[in-house]
Amino acid sequence: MVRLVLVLGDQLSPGLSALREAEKGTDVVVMAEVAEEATYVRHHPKKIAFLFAAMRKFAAALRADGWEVDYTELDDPDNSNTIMGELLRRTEARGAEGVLATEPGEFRLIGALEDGPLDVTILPDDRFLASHKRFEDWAEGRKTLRMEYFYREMRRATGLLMEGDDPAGGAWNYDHDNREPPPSNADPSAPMQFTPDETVEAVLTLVEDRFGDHFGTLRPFWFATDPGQARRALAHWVKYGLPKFGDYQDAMKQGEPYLWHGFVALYMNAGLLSPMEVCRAVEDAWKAGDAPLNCAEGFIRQVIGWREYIRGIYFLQGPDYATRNILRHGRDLPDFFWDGETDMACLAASIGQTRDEAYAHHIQRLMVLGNFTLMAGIEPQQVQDWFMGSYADAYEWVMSANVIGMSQFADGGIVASKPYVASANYIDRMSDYCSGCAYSAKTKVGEGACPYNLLFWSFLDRHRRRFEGNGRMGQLYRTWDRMDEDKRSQILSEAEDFLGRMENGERV
Ligand code: DLZ
Repeated sequence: MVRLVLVLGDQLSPGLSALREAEKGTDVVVMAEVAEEATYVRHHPKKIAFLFAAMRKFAAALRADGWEVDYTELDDPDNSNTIMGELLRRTEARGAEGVLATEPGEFRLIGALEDGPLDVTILPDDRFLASHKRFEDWAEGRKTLRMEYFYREMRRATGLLMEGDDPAGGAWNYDHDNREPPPSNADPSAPMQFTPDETVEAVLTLVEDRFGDHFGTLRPFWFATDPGQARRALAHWVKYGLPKFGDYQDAMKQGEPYLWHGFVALYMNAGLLSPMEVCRAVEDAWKAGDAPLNCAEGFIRQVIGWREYIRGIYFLQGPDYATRNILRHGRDLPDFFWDGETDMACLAASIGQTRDEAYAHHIQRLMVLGNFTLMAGIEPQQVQDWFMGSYADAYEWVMSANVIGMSQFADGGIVASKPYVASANYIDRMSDYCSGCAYSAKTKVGEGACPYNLLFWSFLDRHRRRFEGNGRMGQLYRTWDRMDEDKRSQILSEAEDFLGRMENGERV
């Protein structure tokens, strides 16, 4: 009896549960480049090229390992252009009796597999460290689901940075050491770059032709596209980037998209690297004295803490999580998110970098882009779609709780204990964007005032009933109330004026 073994574009791991369950020599692997996956949100051309090239190389590696693989290239004339369509087509051609799949990272695809006419066995995705059951058990009965406590449990479970029952160095979290502004003479470690080979070149031509009108620049393309390259990129960053990663992880600098960041999330999220191999490499560097503890801990927290936690929240909350909009924000995403044409230097830099690299680091995403859309009252689903399409590491399991929850507070505070809003002061402190900006970060209202300063207070004022009782925000409301009445009205009216001009498509 032949079964089909579905391997999706972000499941490129030889130890995938569906492959472990299948019989090599009898069962047939199905992989497919399909228009639906590339366009249900309009993914960045670099992301599509990365996945298609990595899929082609993974299929070749499976064949070399003795697997039979039915691989559909995008321009195959028989391509039905959906995952279900390809499974149906291959089922008929092979006379297959069922499908083995590893759980997809989106309810959309899980639903398609479960509701379709085929007999699909969905196995857990055990490339993640925490199973759904483990996360549910942790969440059970808790009033608040704070990442920090989940993270400690994961430290104990993995043994990473542990000295017996105690955290290495005596503290669980060294974030207080990780808030340095950008150094003036930065000499950061760029991610390792790979020259496109024949497989990658063929994919680049295809993607240019079919998805060249999506937001994002395709070339130059230099991402790793197989596990060997991804491992070299990881080793390169551990040596040159990790030792300063922690100190400057929140810093932002014009013309320096990567600073000391790892640029490995896209490789982990597609399955080219496993989270434990990445964390072990980081822990080994710390043990060898090549990286300080604040850097190793800060990174490992992102992987075994944050990454697992936000996936846990997505699956715990269920399919409607991504549709939540508790603050009832309904404004459209401004056009400048698609062309970077804005006078706000921080947004222009973060959007321009996203367009060119399919990458921005967490503070650009949270405190420049997300902060702005939250304060401006943009509909969270439009923000989510922009993030999902724009970033090479983005899938719904990782983006929903990050964008809908953490960044846009649209889940009402399941992920974040308070909304992540900040005036220009934060961006000015953590970046060099403001020094070259048409607006003035120091000006709170009136001529040249930075829109972040206006929107900050108008957001708080608009949502006063929801947030003034929040213990972490009371002080802000007291500051607002102490301002003189005329100044408050002027701030609110200038904020409205700004939003009106933005909605009219004027350059702001
Ligand atoms: C993101 C993506 C893209 C752009 N293209 C494909 C594809 O053609 N074939 C495929 O199997 N997977 C693709 N993916 C990844 C899927 O969208 C991903 O598996 C789901 O979103 C679940 O995480």
